[in-house]
Amino acid sequence: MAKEPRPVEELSLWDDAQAMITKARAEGIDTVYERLQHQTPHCRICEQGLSCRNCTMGPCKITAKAPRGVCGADADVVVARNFGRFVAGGSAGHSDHGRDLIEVLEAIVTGETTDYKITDEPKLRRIAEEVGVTVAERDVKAVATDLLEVFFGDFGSRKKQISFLSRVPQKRKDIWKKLGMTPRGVDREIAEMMHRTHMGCDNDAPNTMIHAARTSLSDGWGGSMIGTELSDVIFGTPSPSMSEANLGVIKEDKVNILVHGHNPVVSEMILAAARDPQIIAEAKALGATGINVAGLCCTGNELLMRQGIPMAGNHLMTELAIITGAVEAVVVDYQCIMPSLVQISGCYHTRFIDTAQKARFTGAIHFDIHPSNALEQAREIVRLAVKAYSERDASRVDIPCEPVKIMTGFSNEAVISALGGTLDPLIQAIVAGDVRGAVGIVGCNNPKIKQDSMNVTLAKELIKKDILVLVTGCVTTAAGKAGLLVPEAIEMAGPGLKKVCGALGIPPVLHYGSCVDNARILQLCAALANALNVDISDLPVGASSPEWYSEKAAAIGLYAVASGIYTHLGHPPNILGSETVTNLAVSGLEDLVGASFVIEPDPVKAAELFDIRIKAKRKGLGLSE
Ligand code: SF4
Ligand code: MSK
Repeated sequence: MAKEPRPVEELSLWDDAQAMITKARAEGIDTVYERLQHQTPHCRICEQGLSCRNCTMGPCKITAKAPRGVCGADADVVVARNFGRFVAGGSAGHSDHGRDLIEVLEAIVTGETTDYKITDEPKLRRIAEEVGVTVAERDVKAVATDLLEVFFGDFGSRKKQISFLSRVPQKRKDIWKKLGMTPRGVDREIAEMMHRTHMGCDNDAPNTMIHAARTSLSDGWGGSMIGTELSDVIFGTPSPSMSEANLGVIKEDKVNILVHGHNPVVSEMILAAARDPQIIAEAKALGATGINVAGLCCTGNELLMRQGIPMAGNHLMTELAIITGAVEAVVVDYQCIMPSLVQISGCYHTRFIDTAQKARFTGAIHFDIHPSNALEQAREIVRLAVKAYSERDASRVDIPCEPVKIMTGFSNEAVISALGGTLDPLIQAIVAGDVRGAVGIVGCNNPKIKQDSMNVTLAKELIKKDILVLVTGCVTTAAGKAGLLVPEAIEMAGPGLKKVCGALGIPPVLHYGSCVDNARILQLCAALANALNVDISDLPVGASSPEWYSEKAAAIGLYAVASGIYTHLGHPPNILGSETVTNLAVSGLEDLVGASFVIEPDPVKAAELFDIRIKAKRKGLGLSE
């Protein structure tokens, strides 16, 4: 029997989402919510991480009646292996993204491309110096050539540790060394995780978990950090600016192009092409008033941070944005792009365009974009979108709201500059208790959770307690839509945070970028710990991913914990089938790395847990609670 559709009010916090789900239903278009209903109830054994498909003696399901797989693996081994591979998948995603940036830098220095350039030369020199490249009196291309060799080396297996460990407090590095957790090379740790989880290798769950942590650290301090830093070098280091968010950023009178995925390499070129006066004139000749590029997910975050382009939405808005009927093209790179977008685009005049060999979508229009042809290909794509405008069916257009204002662009460089050139004023505010601590709220939406309900409630609860919030990834749009990313949001904050943010003219919730940009938060924590001569685990800080869904979010959560940051998840990964693994995650890691996961589905309670943690850490530093 067909299941009754769930009321839209239960599915999303937002009017724009609810309106588009209703429109989709009226038009007979399935979205993530219908598909979730068809897929539930989920298999309990898989949910607990107790199914194994790692060899053809199986697949095996570990149950009370059959407590070991055909090979003899028990629940602990199966769960740890599954989680290890899950984390390896996430680390691979971020880090391969980082590698793509190294390749663009290489194409710049070898002259293979003129579409990209080194935009922030001082930053390039700064990070080159940090990782040991000789900088003084050398040409920028020579420095860049050496830097990219160092970064390529970070992916390999010939080093004892990855380069950006130069940023990590010594006490933390000592902990990693003692535990055998020091990340050596990005690809090495990922490959070793695949090796360890082959049948007959690492059959000791805690040992597998330690390597999962090492793999995630190679992402956070390696692939992701390289991705963030080189994106700044190539496209510019973000600084604060104003923009807008929600489906209202899609304009009825314009050619609308949505960029989706994670890597700015393609989307920056789409934006450049959309600003080409010749192509704008072509759009106007068809009756549009211009070309509008808006963002989805993390490619959106990248362009929002640096170029101020508006955000149409986060993960669960990606299908709904097309349902406005006013989107001429969705241009994607990779990660978090639901394959359903091809079918939904096909219900309208929307062109769905993929651009990466490693992320092809059956039914999409493919453009093979490389550094050498990027701008020329981007122009063709934008022209396709312009052409599609003439096919738009005005009777099916419904843009359900007006956009809200948001402030963006908080890189560490921008924050330090706003503080007068050093972190000292922030440290003083923490010491005085005006800013009691900080929590990064990061990650996704998940259709199992009312969209953004946890993301927003947690952020609001924390700022009330004078805890500064940093947001990245899909939490950005959530916080923006809730009015938290504007300076006026200090009215929702506690008195201390209100005073500090009010004096600086900044929101109490700072947009820190995309998923890979969680590396900026790691770097900030390390800088604070180094300034105070303590470990990261001594700081009054935390991390949270309330509505996470992806392998990448698991990798982020684990590198945060392994870096000493207490980390909240709104729901558990598929590990509950093993007491050993679960206990390690929620308590055992505390003894090993000075931080652990906490699972709490109620965001108000989660905020209380952060409050308790921050009080304890403040006390440990000799500060008032
Ligand atoms: Fe079964 Fe072991 Fe093969 Fe996994 S590795 S499928 S538990 S026999
Ligand atoms: S896009 S990983 S849904 S944050 Fe980075 Fe959003 Fe999560 Fe993807």
